[in-house]
Amino acid sequence: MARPKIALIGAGMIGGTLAHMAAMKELGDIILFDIAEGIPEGKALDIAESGPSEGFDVKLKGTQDYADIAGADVCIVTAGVPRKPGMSRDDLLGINLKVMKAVGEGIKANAPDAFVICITNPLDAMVWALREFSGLPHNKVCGMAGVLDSARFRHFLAEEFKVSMRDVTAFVLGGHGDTMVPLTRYSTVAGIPLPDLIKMGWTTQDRLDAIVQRTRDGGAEIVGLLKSGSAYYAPATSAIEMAISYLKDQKRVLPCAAHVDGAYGLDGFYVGVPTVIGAGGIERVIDITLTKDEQAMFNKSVDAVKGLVKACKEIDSTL
Ligand code: TXD
Repeated sequence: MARPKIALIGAGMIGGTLAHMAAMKELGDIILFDIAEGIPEGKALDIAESGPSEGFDVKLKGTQDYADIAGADVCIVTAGVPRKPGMSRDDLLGINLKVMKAVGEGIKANAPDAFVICITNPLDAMVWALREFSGLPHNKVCGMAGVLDSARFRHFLAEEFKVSMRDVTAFVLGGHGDTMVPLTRYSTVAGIPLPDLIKMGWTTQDRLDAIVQRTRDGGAEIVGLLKSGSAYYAPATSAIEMAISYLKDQKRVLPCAAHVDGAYGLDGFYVGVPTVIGAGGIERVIDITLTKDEQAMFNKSVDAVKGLVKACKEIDSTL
């Protein structure tokens, strides 16, 4: 049986890390695509040369040609431009929207059966745009943010409670970052919900609020430390977790930016929700009843994404 083919569109910090992780885990043959000449070729060769020591048997190729992604099973998109000093959010939106157009058309022409995971920011709007430009079915195009936000939340909670991260679960909804909605009543340590842990004296509401805020600011905390560039190890790991669930039909329950039609009172909109990812792509959106406060936070998050999508439509009248 032929190996799966993984196409990574964008060979920057996250793209290179994705390639390394996908190779180490032998997920399939890897194509690294980027418009920057030499970068994808150099990274592909460098990772391939780690193969003999590591002992993985996958092929890696760097390219500037979309024809090389032909027949890809999974496409993970990190292509784009990060915000530079003096650049407004709209400037970034306009540039990355053009990038999504090129990438979407490339996927449509060469890998129309792929499961597509978008990582490029602003995430929720870019995944919507990528779906529009690629024309792929909604269940095959999603965005990575919730797995990362919940991983950050789990990490901070495990530190607070001094327990293994494996026994901490977290449930997040909504857009990426600032507008993330943590559902503390569904976040647990070995099944014990966080509100119960407060009652048990494991932590206080104030400390929990601070952890939620640190999670929302998780991306900015890393940017502040790195000074140039943003997080890439945990974002890459999160997308790999989603790709594995698709490739191996694991049916993991993972939060991601998915097309929500009917659930949460939405009619056809991309936003972060809990989903089931399996061989059918986004196989299910898990619709839960929210409390008044949670619904208010979720609506705020949806409104923020709606604003971005509206701005995209104004920039590109074909959308
Ligand atoms: O949770 C999340 N979704 C995120 C998102 C967490 C962290 C970072 N997040 C966003 O991912 C970040 O704001 C960026 O929009 C993307 C990618 O981050 P990365 O750190 O990998 O950015 P780089 O290193 O700048 O890489 C981007 C690459 C770079 O090599 C460019 O040459 C390339 O994208 N690029 C393109 N490739 C293909 N096609 C086009 N048109 C193109 N334009 C730029």
